Amino acid sequence: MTIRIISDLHLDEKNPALCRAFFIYLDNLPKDTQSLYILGDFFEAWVGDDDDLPFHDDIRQRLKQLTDSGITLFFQHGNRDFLVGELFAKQTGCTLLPEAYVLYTGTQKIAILHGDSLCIDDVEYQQFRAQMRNPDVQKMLLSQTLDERRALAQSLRDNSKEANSNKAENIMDINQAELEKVMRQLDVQILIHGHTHRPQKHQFNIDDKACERIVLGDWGKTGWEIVLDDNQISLNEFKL
Ligand SMILES: [Mn+2]
Repeated sequence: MTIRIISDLHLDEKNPALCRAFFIYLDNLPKDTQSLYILGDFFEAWVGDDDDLPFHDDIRQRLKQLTDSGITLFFQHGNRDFLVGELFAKQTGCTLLPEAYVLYTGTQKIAILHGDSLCIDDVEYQQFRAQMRNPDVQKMLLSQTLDERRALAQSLRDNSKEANSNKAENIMDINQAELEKVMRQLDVQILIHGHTHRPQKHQFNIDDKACERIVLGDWGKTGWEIVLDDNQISLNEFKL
């Protein structure tokens, strides 16, 4: 049985081809797939579970079909879809995971997270992140009408800096000391994340123990996944 992990699809109604490619990916999941983990920024923007865009309905339905077929679906929030909530989870059959989560494969203990929390050198972003993760702020946002929330999301994206924020060169990379602190806290030697759009396997030592950080890529012309299979961890790129 295998576990598959994906991140940073940035699904957007302006790019229906990418969404179709994701559905084809789901259609072709190998039969031994036990569970699928999405590590955030699955949506380019999510203004609340009450969102009624047909584009989002299609995605909810396709995810429900996936979980009905017996594949367990886990969802972590990214900085774009931090408002995904329990209603979405109920409608799709997925389980929402905390910001940092440790999964066990039988032989391995692996931490997964979106990754933006590790980018502590970007002080301005971390302040924005703290605000957006504040339950009171989220409650205030969700109390606005859908139109108001959509306008707010649009204005954030129109902001010139924000408009380019899906590009790796505009995302500050993780801080190695923060990474090591988190890995010590979680007591793991392997950590997987997305967010930075810099797919790569990194090897290093913590307290003389061999450790690994594996970074998923974002989806565009190609897709990325990590496959956990017994003792093996592979980072795969594929054409969409
Ligand atoms: Mn992100």
